[in-house]
Amino acid sequence: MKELLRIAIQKSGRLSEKSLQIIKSCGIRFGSDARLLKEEAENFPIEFLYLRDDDIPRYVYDQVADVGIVGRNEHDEQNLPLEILRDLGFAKCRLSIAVPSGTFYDGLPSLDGKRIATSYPNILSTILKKAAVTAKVLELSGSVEIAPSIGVADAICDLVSTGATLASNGLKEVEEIYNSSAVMVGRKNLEGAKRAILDRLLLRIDAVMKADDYKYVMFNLPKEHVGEIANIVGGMKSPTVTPLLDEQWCAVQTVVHEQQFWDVLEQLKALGAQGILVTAIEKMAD
Ligand code: PRT
Ligand code: ZN
Repeated sequence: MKELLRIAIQKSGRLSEKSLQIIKSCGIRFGSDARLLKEEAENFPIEFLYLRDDDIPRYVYDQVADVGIVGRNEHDEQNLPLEILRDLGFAKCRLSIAVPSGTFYDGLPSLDGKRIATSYPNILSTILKKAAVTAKVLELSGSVEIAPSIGVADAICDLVSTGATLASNGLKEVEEIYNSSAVMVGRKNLEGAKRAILDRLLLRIDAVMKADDYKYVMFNLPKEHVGEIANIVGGMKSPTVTPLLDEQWCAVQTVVHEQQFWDVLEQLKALGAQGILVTAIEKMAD
């Protein structure tokens, strides 16, 4: 029987589209028909299982799936012994404590004896315990933000991204306890053919994610400064330098990390670089 790596993806929600997009960028073709519960890729030995995000860690642990993409928050809340294979960097959010806007708050001890509503009771309890705060943790599966206004809680602990939901419910964020983003999790000690498929998939994912972090930069430079550029731009090995018809000048091609890009640009201008072209990189592997 053909061995397949089963990968659990959120069926419909904040993680679905970007999860599938990463897989597609890896050159893997499939139908992504949201009505299906599972489907096999056309040109790579993986099978997708489309599930609710809450179920993904458990299904991976129980060997229904081999790997899955979930929010780090969900993985940590369930606290199953899975391996975090990659931080995929999307669906960024934070788990925060919020209280009604007019409430006095001066650190976690202010929550002593209070009722806190959350969908993340395990993470919250751990944090309260560390701070030696005794509070009543009220587990709700959704609509946590309305708990204070209907009088069932004094504070909440929930995911925040823009903060708009908190504001529209008259709440203020007072404690940021945790940063989360989508992660790929897998069963520990996956071996044999499945491990080999996973390694191939991770190689592709790394190439896609790395490409996102870098820009391809081309420019012309007075030849007299060519010795100085390696210190500025680095590059995978070293910059590629090509002669130009005008012998005083050369053309340089290299990759630059997104975070250093503006610094590098300023330094190149200072060296007299001209005709600077910057393009996105689609894939990048060492
Ligand atoms: O149906 P299923 O169970 O699969 O989906 P779900 O409704 O449980 O999850 P979903 O799709 O809402 O979220 C999936 C994952 O996305 C979460 O586990 C997080 O890892 C991540 N994520 C990123 C978020 C947010 N940002 C987010 N803002 N998950 C939820 N929210 C909610 C938050 O709970 C709050 O209600 O959005 C609201 C706050 O948003 P802002 O922008 O107003 O601050
Ligand atoms: Zn869910």
